[in-house]
Amino acid sequence: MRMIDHIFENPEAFAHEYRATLEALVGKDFRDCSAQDQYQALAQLIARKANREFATSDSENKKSDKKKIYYFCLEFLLGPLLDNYLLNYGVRDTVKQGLADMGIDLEELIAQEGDPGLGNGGLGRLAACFLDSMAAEGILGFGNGMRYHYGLFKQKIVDGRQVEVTDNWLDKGYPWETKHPESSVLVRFGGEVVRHEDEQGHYWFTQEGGELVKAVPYDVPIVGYGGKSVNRLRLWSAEPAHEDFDLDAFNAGDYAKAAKFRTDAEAISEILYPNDAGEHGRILRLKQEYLFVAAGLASIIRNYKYDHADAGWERFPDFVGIHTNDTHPAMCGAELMRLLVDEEGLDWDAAWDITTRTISYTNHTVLPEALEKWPIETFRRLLPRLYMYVDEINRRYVESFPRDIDNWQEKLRNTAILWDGQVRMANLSVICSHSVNGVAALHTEILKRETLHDFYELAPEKFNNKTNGISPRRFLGNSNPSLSALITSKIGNGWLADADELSKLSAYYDDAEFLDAMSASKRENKVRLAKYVLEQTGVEIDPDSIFDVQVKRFHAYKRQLLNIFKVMSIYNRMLDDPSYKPHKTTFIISGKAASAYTFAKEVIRLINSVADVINNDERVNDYIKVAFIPNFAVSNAQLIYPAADISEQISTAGKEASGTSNMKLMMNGAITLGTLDGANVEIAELAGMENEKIFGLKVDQIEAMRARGDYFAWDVVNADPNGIGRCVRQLTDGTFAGLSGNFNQIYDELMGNNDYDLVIADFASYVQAWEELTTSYDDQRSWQRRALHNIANSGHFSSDRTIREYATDIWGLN
Ligand code: 26V
Repeated sequence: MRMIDHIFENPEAFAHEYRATLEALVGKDFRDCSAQDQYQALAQLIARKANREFATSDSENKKSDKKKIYYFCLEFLLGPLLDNYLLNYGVRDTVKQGLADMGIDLEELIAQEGDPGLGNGGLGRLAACFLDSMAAEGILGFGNGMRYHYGLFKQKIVDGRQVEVTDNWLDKGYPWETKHPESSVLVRFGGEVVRHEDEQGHYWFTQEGGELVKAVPYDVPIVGYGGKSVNRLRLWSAEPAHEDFDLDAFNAGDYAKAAKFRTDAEAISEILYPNDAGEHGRILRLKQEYLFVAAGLASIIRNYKYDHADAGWERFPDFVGIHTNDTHPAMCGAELMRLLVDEEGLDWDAAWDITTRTISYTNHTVLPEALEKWPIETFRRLLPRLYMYVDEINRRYVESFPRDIDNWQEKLRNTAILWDGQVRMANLSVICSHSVNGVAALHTEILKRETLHDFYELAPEKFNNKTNGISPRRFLGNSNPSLSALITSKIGNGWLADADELSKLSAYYDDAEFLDAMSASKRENKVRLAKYVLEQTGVEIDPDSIFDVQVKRFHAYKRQLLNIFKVMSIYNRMLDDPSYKPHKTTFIISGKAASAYTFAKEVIRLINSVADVINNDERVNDYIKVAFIPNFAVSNAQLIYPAADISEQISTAGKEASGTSNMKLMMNGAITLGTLDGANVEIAELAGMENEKIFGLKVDQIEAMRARGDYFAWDVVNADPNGIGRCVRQLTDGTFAGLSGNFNQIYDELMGNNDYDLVIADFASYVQAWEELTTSYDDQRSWQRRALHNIANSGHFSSDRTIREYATDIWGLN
């Protein structure tokens, strides 16, 4: 692979350029600048280099015959970029030396960078890994998203409870972005559709009145590994279309009213919606979805006309691919139709052919409550012209639906876009796309068998699987410097570009020296994390204990409750039987709960309450400790994964579409303690069942059990009064009420809904698996070997592999 000439020739050349940038930016001698100033200048310098390359290379700005892929996603959870870009450019050592010569510590500057929370969790981080991989693979792949003024809330813990604090990520400025007002797009909401007709009887429609908003793009350069290519992420911000101040109101002294036009428009890009609390129905969210779709497509069309003025519209799908990530960009299909028919004058059939050949869709969940729907009335009022297209797409779908198949009425009812007064966004996405994919093998099978079964029967060729992946640069290279160095010392650094090369590590399964060095690296990472935990929580944890880690969003189906029940049961057993000594373990849990999701927030409070009791109980705290790390985000995740011994992936089988923390932890040498769910299935297949610890009910068992209707959680609780029975009682008996009270809501939901998420059903199998797994830690050699099996087989979960599959199977790139 081509390595670019380094952007800085040597430390001296770097230092010269950097000093000039810094002093010009701050207006002070570099010795008088703060670390934050020094970071800002370094980031700006790198961003400018990247922008320059974007402008001059085979990029979006240049006429190019290469197909361009646009990845539409309402979330991009980028994480800090500086360290990642230094690695990708191959200049980390040069920069570190140049800075050191100036008396500046690179690590201190890296620590200055914020962590923009423009995503909820796995879905947004996946989009960010895909940007990284598209650039690394030399694909012209561009992100299209939303520049929220406030990202996802920051989490604080007060008396065990989650408290949400606004994330003012733009506070100090964002050195990576460049505003491009010249590329703004006007977007209209509301008003009414007017019919026009000329003398020949030709008619057309326009949308008039309502509210006009200006979508303004901010571009972030995306630097690919090895400098192969620089792509860009375009994030849209909403501004008022005109500065028409209400002068009467202003003169009357009503400044708030005078400036209302501004706040109304800006509200659209004000804040990211938490994804998992059923926030549907909020009109602002629908405005966000349309704004980034309409602005993104307008800018694509503009670019296409510039690139391919002579090619005609039929060739649009040869040069443009539009990938819709989840259903948030589902309006892409209807909007592209509107642009082609209303604005470009194509006839319906030609436009429809172009649209469906251009658009593809990824589904990320099978939870029925998560499938996005909008009331038709809300949709129509906000987007009257677009709605006519949705209605017509639906009408034609219904009209052409085959009537000669079994149960056609039911199948049509399930797959129609408009039904029961609602616009069903998943159906809209499927109908407008030539490809529909799930994010892990099991998930795709469930889509085909259940969630989208009727669509699958009608067009099986549309469906395919693309198992998720993660960036090995960020989640091994940047996150785990000591393990990276060890790996590189043995097999070279080719794994950064081709993670399959990690399989070369299989030569070291029996190499005592390598395995010991791996353990030493793990310990170093544990010390690093212990220091962070102490700073953040005041809890002292022992780097010589097993680090048992569950880090992800809080949701009932992810079963953090099962994890903490296990901890409670270990605690109970130790108190009952002083001869019982579990393997010394630190239970590390981190993650946010959507602010309206009270059950999940109660589980967070339970975990912190259990932590408070256990960590302060001298009868047990030499053996077990619990650390809840506040404010899980990309930056602290990068400290957590490398320190983990056990990767907790314990969702109810069939519910977790893929998971990606399972892959990040695997790549850092943790052993999975998990159910056969999502990508865990593929992890166990690749690394070998014997190198993970699988437990619990499987999808088919759960389905059969639900069909029989013979599961009764109370029976299990009553049969095990001292195990799970005691944990359930302790929710309300005061044992863990010291911090902020009992946990009646958890009790009621758990027992009142017959253990919907099968926490109680899987409890015994889980605790036994944990016991066996931690006991096996005593044989260090064997543990190290299993850890190495995980690392050596993790290359498959590189997002480079995932992106290559998207490129060939979905986007038609070669
Ligand atoms: C949304 C909602 C909305 C309403 C109530 C419940 C609920 C629960 C979950 C969601 C998330 C939907 C989309 C999503 O974020 N899926 C995640 O995507 C990751 C990347 O593919 C994948 O690894 C996770 O397994 C999947 O949950």
